[in-house]
Amino acid sequence: MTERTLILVKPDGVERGLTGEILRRVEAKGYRIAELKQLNASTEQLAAHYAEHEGKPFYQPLMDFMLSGPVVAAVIEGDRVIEGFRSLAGTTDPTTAAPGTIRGDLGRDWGEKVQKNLVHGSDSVESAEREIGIWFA
Ligand code: DAT
Ligand code: MG
Repeated sequence: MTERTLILVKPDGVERGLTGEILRRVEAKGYRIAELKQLNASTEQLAAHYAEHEGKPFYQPLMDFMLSGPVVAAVIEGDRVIEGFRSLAGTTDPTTAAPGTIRGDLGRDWGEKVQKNLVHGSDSVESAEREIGIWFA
């Protein structure tokens, strides 16, 4: 089934010059880049994007990290792309993400103050539509 999902290259990925490598993996998998832009996220955008995590211990460090530099936002399309991109990305913690995944191959630090796991990908059809509305209003 053809789907759309929202992906972000987080500030660590942009700063390390990994945007091209991450998008290369997306395109090599056969997904189509429908929208693409680099921007400095606003607090309002991030609060909407991460509303489900408000109140958790990692929320404020995550917000501060996401505000620390530019992000690249993209809408990608493809057959079962929502689950497929999360599979390409690997598990949330890059220190244990499987080799062959973006986070497993390229991700580094993890902890209470930094969550440098390079990418975000929507986790359901509903989240994808909601998040696309936040980043591509
Ligand atoms: P994912 O990005 O794999 O969908 P998530 O939605 O549960 O993971 O969390 C969003 C981001 O928040 C995640 O990319 C990094 C940070 N995060 C999640 N769980 C964390 C934890 N236990 N400690 C520190 N940061 C965490
Ligand atoms: Mg998530």
